[in-house]
This record gives sequence, structure tokens and C-alpha cells, in this order.
Amino acid sequence: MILYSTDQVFLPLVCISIASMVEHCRGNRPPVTVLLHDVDETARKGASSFLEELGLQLDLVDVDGSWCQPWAKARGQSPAKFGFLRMHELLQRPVGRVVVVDADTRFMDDVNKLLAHPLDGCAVAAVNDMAVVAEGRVPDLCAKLGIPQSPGYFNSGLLVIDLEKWLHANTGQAAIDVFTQRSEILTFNDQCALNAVLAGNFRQLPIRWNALQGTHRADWPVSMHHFAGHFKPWKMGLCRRLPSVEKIMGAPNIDFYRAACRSARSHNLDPAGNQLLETISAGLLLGKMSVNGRLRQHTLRSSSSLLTSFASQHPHLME
Ligand SMILES: [Mn+2]
Repeated sequence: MILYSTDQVFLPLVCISIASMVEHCRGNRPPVTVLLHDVDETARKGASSFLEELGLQLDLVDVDGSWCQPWAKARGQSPAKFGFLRMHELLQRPVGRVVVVDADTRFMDDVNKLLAHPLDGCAVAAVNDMAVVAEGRVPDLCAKLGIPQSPGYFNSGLLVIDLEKWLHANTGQAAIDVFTQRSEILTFNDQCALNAVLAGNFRQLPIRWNALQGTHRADWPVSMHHFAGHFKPWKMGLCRRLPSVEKIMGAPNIDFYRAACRSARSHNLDPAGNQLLETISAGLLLGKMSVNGRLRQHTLRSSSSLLTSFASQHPHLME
């Protein structure tokens, strides 16, 4: 089972991520569940007609996200971020393993490999967060969460979960309890909460499965792009044509999202959504300054020597 949790704004990107996943499936296509938070009828119909063409076993599940208020709102977060923590109540078919995926992702490899990946008795497998590595923040974040520095701090953009073990350890509820009881330890929301609860008890996946934009070197292999950084290939307005910006996002990714967004729009799904303002401001001085700032930060991160030392210390994660 592949699981996405979204609100209306990110629904088009979820559809695009699913399309990229299907494109790279060699064997069976795993069933897909999308948890929908505050999605209106037009967008729901658009998503189901877009996804219908992919020939999937698909469950679109409407979720009432009010259970995580007021703390989600207080943190400025959409309830969609937390839906997967209660997935066992929401999934509509029996499942052993769940791959939880962010909306801002593009698959380049067969997701069935993750469904078969050994978990060595762990409830969760995930990829070390290389942005956190690049910025040298692993020691501080781990200390704040009260967890060991090894095997490190993972990114929650892609999680492989053994549902039975996850339920047995009450992992989802324990992460929810962090929000209501220990929220002062949190820096990155659900990601920090899960890292705190698992306390290093996760199986490390090769970093190719969560290739974070901005900290993934051009010569490292990629099984899934994660555009969590400052540059989004589906937006950026005209700035995406700047050679420096295009180089970071990768021309093939820009082309992929351009075509995918066109297809989404033909199903009445608008990936630009509320991003019109950004498109307009991108041409203005403010936009240019913010792009320059992002470029500076990108250069700092991507040239960090901590990335190279991580790579040499963890050769098995670089394959
Ligand atoms: Mn993300």
C-alpha cells in the first residue's frame, strides 16, 4: 500500500507523484490510498479522473482533520500533515506494509523495491535527512529530541512502515502525544515527533530513496526526488529559466512537471493554486532578491563538506 495524506492545495502534486510512481512500476502496481483533508467536490472529481487513467486500485478517503486541532493550527500546519499517524483507522483494505510519501516527490524507480526491502525487525525504514546533515544540525536536533546521534535523524518525506510493528509499538499515538505533551522539543513537526518516538530505532534506507533537492549531489543515484528545498520545479515563475536555478532543479524535472501540470489542469486540478502571487513577484525586485537569497543558501548547503564525510562514512547508503 502506498499512502499519501493531503489537503486541496497539495492534491495536484500528490496526483503527479502517483503518476511518476506508476510510470516506474515494473511488476504489480501496489494499491494507493490518498487521505483527503478539506478537499471540495470539484478537486476530488479531478483527482479521481486523473488517477483513474493510471489503472490503480485506489482509495480516496475523506478525513475529518479536526482531531489534531488546536495544536496543528497553533503550529501553522495543515491537518493533512498528521493524517498518516492514524492510518490504521483510515485504511480501507488489509495491508502489511505501507509506504508513506510526501506530495513534493517524483519517483524514478520501482516502488515495489521498497515494499520488499528488509526492515530487520524495525517498524520504520527511512532516509537520513541530508539537509540537516549538510547544515551540521544533527547533534543539536538529536540532543533536543533526547535521542542518540547514531543512526541519525531521518527525513519523513518517505517512510516504509511495517504496520503490525507500528501498531504494536503504538507509534502513531506516541507521536501524537509528543505534540500534546512535549511540543517544546519539536523543530520540524511530525518529522521530529517520529524521530523522538523511534529514538534511532529505524532502518536506514539508501539516500537515493529520498534525494533531497539541494543536498543531493548530481553524481549520486536517484530513486525518488524530494523537492523539499527552496526550488520547486512546478513553480518559481519565470525565475526557473535562470540558468543557475534551472541547473539546481534539473531541466528534466522542470520539463516533467510542466507536462504533468498541463495534464492535471486538463482534469480541473490546478497545481499553481495559490502560487499566482509568487509567479508575479518572481519578476519583481522582491522576487529576484528572494531567489538570490535562496541561491546563496543553496550554495552553502550543497557545498557542505559534511555531505562528503557522510558519504565516505556510509558507503552502503550511497549505492
Ligand atoms: Mn516534502
